[in-house]
Amino acid sequence: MDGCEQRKKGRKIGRFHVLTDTALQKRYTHIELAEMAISGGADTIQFREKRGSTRELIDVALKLKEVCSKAGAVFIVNDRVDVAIASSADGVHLGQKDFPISLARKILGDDAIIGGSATNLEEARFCLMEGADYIGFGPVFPTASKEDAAPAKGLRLLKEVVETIPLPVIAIGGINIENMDDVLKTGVYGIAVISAVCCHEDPLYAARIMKEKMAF
Ligand code: TZP
Ligand code: MG
Repeated sequence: MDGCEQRKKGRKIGRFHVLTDTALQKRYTHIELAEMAISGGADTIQFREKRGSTRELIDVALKLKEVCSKAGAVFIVNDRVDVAIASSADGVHLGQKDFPISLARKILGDDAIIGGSATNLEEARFCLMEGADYIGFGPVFPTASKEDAAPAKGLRLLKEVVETIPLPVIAIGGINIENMDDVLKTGVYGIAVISAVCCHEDPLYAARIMKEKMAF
């Protein structure tokens, strides 16, 4: 996949995804994090919340959608196809054991952006076959942000996935201001982060620095 911008019917697939998180840090809400991340330059907000009732999730998702829409950012919901539908999200991000991508496609339609998680080439191929629009590949580096994270996969495998799978690859896992240049050198389409932005003492600043380093 070359570096050309990928689009879903006018809606671009973002290159700088920030996953909002209120478990690793308690200072900011999902909404505040999204606002700061977008102000700093994030073009995609992924709402990733493993706790709370469905009603609570929908309530937050509706607000996040509004924040993203106003700013022209893409809004993706992690795991929950129902919450994505209820909040008119731009798409969903699904893991290998989550709601199947092919079924999500049937329900959400062709315009929805559907991302699939992969930790190896085989999983990435599966996401492609199932109809994903992009691959979230990782963890590239060790991370404490995901409870059941696979062992770090490293830059070599990331590059192999980038060169093998004809979909935009978004690298995730342990990516920060210091190591992101190495990640970008693999030819990834973009990056996704939690702690580098959400747990930074100044999330807006962190997002801005990361955005500047991306230069696309
Ligand atoms: N999927 C693979 S690694 C990861 C997820 C959700 C966690 C990423 O968090 P961080 O803090 O950017 O390492
Ligand atoms: Mg999941």
